[in-house]
Amino acid sequence: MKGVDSWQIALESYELGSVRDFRKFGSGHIHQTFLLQTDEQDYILQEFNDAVFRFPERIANNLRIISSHGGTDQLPYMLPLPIPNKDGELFTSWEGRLYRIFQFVDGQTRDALQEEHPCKLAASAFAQFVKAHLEVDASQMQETIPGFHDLALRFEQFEESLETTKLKMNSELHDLINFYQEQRVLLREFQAYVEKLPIRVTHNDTKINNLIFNKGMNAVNAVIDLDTIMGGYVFYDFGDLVRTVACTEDEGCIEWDKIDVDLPKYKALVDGYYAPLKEYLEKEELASLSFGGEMMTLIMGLRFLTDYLNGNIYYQIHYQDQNFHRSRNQQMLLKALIGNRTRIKEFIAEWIS
Ligand code: GN1
Ligand code: MG
Repeated sequence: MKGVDSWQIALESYELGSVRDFRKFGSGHIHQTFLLQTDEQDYILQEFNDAVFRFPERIANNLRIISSHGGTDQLPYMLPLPIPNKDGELFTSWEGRLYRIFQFVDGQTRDALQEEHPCKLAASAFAQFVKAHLEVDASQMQETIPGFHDLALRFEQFEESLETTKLKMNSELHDLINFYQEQRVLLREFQAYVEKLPIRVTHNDTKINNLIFNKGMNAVNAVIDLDTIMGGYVFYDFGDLVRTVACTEDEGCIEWDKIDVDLPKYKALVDGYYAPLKEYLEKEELASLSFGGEMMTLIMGLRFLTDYLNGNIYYQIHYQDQNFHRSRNQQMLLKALIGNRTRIKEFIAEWIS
């Protein structure tokens, strides 16, 4: 973003009225997001990261498919799409960069949840998203980021970063690398699920701050960050909820001893996710949910570490070792999830009659 004056694009390309305030907003790691307040309304202005999303036309294709199908209209919350500019385009190009504007949705976003009820609501919201699009032919959806949740590919990228890194090895880094190497055992289970589960229309970035709650935290107002909507497995969506909800601390915590799985919140997620979908999913998909928690924690831990080794070129960071710390955080959570497998599988077994 070329300084704060870039809100001017909003004035030149959209009919918005006069701007009252403009400031950085949210805690996403990919796009640059701003709150833009005009005399009449509030908007979100986003500088689109086209290094990460190299195929914006695929995003448009996927959103068009789900909008024209109609299932989206039945959702009890909003899916805010970009507002067309004066030329009717969803993206506005300005000084070589792409921007877009959304309606601001009132409410609150959280990086972590404390109570069980909102956990259930969040899981139910993402499950309803899958349910609303069960009839869409998921094979028509295009990959907006190729191989986004392909665990084998993420291990390959990790290996490459180990070969090319300019970082000096130290014992802490060495131990973390070894830990992730040892998790290759999960690859076999991943491949087995990929061979047998149906592809659904999934959100694929269900971290908890991609959902807007109402002020009372007793309803979901909107699901946001829609660029990764594409074909996927339900365990991806459930898994990223586990990663960001069913833990005692959020992704940014560096007090390693405090990071653990929160079992009551995990159970709330299972119940909230499975209730709307139980008549529609295959038994194997239900069984895959607990694997999703481990797999999505693993894949994010790997991706953070890979980015650290590559010199922090993908995720936004606020200090040098942040990606190393994020990866270490995911390591602690993954250990806790694996250690609690038996208990977690019992939550799922309750749904098998
Ligand atoms: C990114 O943009 P944001 O913060 O919602 C990332 C997700 C990761 C997440 C980790 C396109 O999501 O895959 O789970 O960071 N999105 C992309 O916090 O890479
Ligand atoms: Mg986000």
